[in-house]
Amino acid sequence: MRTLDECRLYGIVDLGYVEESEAARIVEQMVQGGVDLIQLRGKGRSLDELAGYAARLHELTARSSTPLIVNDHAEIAGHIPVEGVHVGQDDDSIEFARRKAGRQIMVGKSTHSIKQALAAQREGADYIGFGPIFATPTKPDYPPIGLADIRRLHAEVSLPIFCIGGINIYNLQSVIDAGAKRVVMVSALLKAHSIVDYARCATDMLA
Ligand code: TZP
Ligand code: MG
Repeated sequence: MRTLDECRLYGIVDLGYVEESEAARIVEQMVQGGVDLIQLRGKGRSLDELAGYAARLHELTARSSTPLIVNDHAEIAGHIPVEGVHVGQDDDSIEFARRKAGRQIMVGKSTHSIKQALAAQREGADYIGFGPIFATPTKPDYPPIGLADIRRLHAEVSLPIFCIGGINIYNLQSVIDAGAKRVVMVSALLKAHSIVDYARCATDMLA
């Protein structure tokens, strides 16, 4: 399985954007385009529904050694062989998420400031998300934090850091120039005319 250290581009299959009939094809295109790490995110979906998606999508991600992370619900990792769970500031603690999973999994945490990032590192996160960098309809209630703290964050936090929020192929270079090594793309990638080409372009820029 690919390690976090090797991951640059993180794609999210957000069920707010993805139809059920499209999910498998989208994962295959992400993998083909070189997306390193994939998350399943389904706000408001039932645990059973998400577990079903996770089981089906994991069969695809496992073939290419791409880790599959589920958003919010660590208990899914108790019976589906996903590689990790991602929690937010208002979700389970990292320790509780690990306990719910009941086996060794990666746990990532969303952070919105350097202070939260340092706390996530102390709490034992395997990686952090940092954002929203730019305003985004995918997470409309969070004020964007901008590019200014990215370089200092990388100096102060040793975990893999994935910048997130409103990142697309047109502003990616500005995020890299601000010090980012890793990014998450949700809507830009999911709405791309060709997910494969879009992801390849982003991974080339992050190489
Ligand atoms: N957390 C911070 S911003 C965000 C999440 C889940 C959404 C990012 O989505 P997009 O479409 O890439 O802006
Ligand atoms: Mg959450």
